[in-house]
Amino acid sequence: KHWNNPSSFDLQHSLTMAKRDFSEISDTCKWELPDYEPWSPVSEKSNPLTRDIDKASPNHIVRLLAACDAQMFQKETGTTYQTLFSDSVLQTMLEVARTVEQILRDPEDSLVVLSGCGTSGRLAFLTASCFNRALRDRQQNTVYSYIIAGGDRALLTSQEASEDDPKLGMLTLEKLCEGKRHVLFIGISCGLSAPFVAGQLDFCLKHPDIYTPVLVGFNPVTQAREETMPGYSLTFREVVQRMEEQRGQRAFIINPAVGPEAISGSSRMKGGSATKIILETVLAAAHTAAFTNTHITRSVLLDMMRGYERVYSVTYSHSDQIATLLQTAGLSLQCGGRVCYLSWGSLGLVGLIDASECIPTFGADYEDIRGFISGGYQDVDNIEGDLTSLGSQFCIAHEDFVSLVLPTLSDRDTVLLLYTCHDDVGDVEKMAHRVREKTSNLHSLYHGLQGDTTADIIGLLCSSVLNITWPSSSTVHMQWELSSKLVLNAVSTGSHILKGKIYRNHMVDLQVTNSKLYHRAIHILQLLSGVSLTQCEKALLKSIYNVEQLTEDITTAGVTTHTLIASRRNRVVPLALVCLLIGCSLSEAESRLESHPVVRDAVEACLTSSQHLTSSPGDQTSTNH
Ligand code: S6P
Repeated sequence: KHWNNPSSFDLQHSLTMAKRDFSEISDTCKWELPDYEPWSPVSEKSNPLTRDIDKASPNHIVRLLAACDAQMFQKETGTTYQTLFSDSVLQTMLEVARTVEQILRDPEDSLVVLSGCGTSGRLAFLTASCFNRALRDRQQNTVYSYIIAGGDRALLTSQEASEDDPKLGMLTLEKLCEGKRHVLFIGISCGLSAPFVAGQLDFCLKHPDIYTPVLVGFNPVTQAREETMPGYSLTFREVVQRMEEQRGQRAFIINPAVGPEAISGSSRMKGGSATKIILETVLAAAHTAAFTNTHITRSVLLDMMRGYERVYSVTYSHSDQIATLLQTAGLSLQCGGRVCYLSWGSLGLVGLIDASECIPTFGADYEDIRGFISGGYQDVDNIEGDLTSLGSQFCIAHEDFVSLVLPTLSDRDTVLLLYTCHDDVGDVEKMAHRVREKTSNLHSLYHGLQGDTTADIIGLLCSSVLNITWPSSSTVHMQWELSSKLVLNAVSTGSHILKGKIYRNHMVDLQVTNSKLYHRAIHILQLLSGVSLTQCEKALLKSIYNVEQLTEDITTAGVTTHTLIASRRNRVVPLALVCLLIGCSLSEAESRLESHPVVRDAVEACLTSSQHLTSSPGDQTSTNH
C-alpha cells in the first residue's frame, strides 16, 4: 500500500476498479461531449459517473468518489478542455511562479493576496498561512495575505451572500493593499462566477501599475458567468475577456477543467483540491527557486503535481477503511448523533473546513459534523483572531470539545482523531482515553513516515484505524493535508448521502442564499421535473415567498431580494419540486414533505405518484430546455 512499492495500488488500478464496465468508462468522458448539459458550465454539470450515487453502498460511494477525483489528473484528451497537465496550464503556472519568486527576492512593499468566497476563500486562507509559516521558519518577512468574502467568520460558517458583492470585494482588496508598491492578486473562483472576485480582478486591471491579477478556476473562459452583477456594469465573463486581452503579460488565467463534481456544483470537493494543488505547486516552486537560487522549470512543477497524483492514489488505496469511516459517520447522522473531527497541527484546519462546509452544502446543523483543533485560534492564526465570542459554533479548541461535547458523548456519535507523526502523540493518546470513557465509536486517521510505529498504541484504542505511510519530503505536510481533505470530503459527503440528503447526484435541499445557488436551484428543478425554466422559477419564487400566487412586487424584485427572503426559509427547493411534480398547492406540498422527512424519499414518492411523467425525468430535460 505504499507508493514506492510497485505492487501498490496505482492510479490506473483505481481507474480500472472504478470503471469496471464499459458503460462506466464512457461515463468518465461523457461530460466532455458538446451536447452534454450544454446549458451548464463544467463546474455545475452533473457527473455521469455518480448519477446513482444516492443508492450506492459505502464501498461503492468511495469508488465513485475516487473515479471523480481521478478526473482531476486526466491528461489532455484532445477535446476542447485543457487539463491540469496541459502545456498551456503549466506555462501560466510557470509565469505566475516566476512573479512570486520576484516578490520573494524583493519583498519590500509587496504582497501576494489570495482571495475567494466559501471554500475558495478558506483555501486562500490555508495557503497563505502555510506559506507565511514557511517564510517565518526561514526568518523572512511574510508576504502572503488572504481575503475571504464575509470576513473570518466565513472560515467557519456560511456567509454566502457576500459572494454576490463585487464592490465589497474591490474595497476589501484596496484597503488590504494600502501603501503597497506591487501586489500579485490571486482570485479563486472555481466556477469563474463569484461577483466578489470579479470586482477584485476588475480593480486590478484598472491599476496595472500596482496590481497583477491571476484568476484560478475550473471552467473554460467561454463558460465564465454571464449574468449581470448587482450594482456593477460588467459580468464575470467581461472581466475575464479583459484579462484575456492582457493574458501572459499583466494578467494570468489558470483554468484547467477537472470534470464535474461528484455532487453537482459542490466545488468544495474537486474544485477545492485542484485549487490546493495549483496554488501549492506554484508557491512551493517559487520558494525553492528564491531560497536555493535555482530556476523554476516546467519539470519542477510537473514533478510536484505528479506527487499530488500519487497522494490521490495512495489515499484511495485505503478505500475499505474510508468506506468504514463513511458508514460509521452515516449511521451517526441517521440516528441523530454527531460526528467530531479532533485534529492536531495543520490537519486541524482541514478538519474545520470540511466540517463547516456541511452547513451550506447539506443544510446540516453545525453540531452534525464539527471540527476541533488542538490549539484553538492560536493554531488557526487568522487575521481577526479569537472568534469564540461569536457563539458556540465558533468554539473550536479541544478544550471546547471537552467542555461542550464530551459530557454528552455516546456510542451514537462518531469521533475521528486526525494526527501525524509530527504531532504530540502523548496528547493524542490522552484525548483518545478520555473519548473512550464515553464511547467506543472512536476512529483514527494517521499520517506517518516510513519506519515509524507511533500510531500503534493509539490504534489499540480505536475501533477503526486508517494509517497512511509516506516517504519523507519537504512538502509532505501539504500532501498529508490533501490526503486528509480527500478522506474527510468522502466521509462528510458519503455520510450525508447515507442520510438521504442527495437525490441522484443533486443536493436538492440546498440553501438558496446567493445568486449562483438561486440559478442552480432552478436548474435542479428543471432537471428533475422536466418542465420549463420559467415554470421552475415561478415555483421556486412561490416557495420562497410562501404564496400560492405571485404578485407583481415579487416578480419585479431582484435576485438579491429573493435570496434574502429565501435565507430565512427552509426546504424551499423540495417544496417547489413537489409542487411541480404533483401539480399541487404549497400547503399540500408541505404536508407531503412532512410525511417524508428524508428528501430523497419525498422526491421518489412524488415521482412514483406523479401522473404526468411517463418516462424518467432526466430523459426529458434536453427536449424541454
Ligand atoms: C461549494 C461551497 C461554496 C463555494 C463558493 C465559491 O461547495 O459550498 O461555498 O466555495 O460559492 O464558489 P467559487 O465557484 O467562486 O469558487
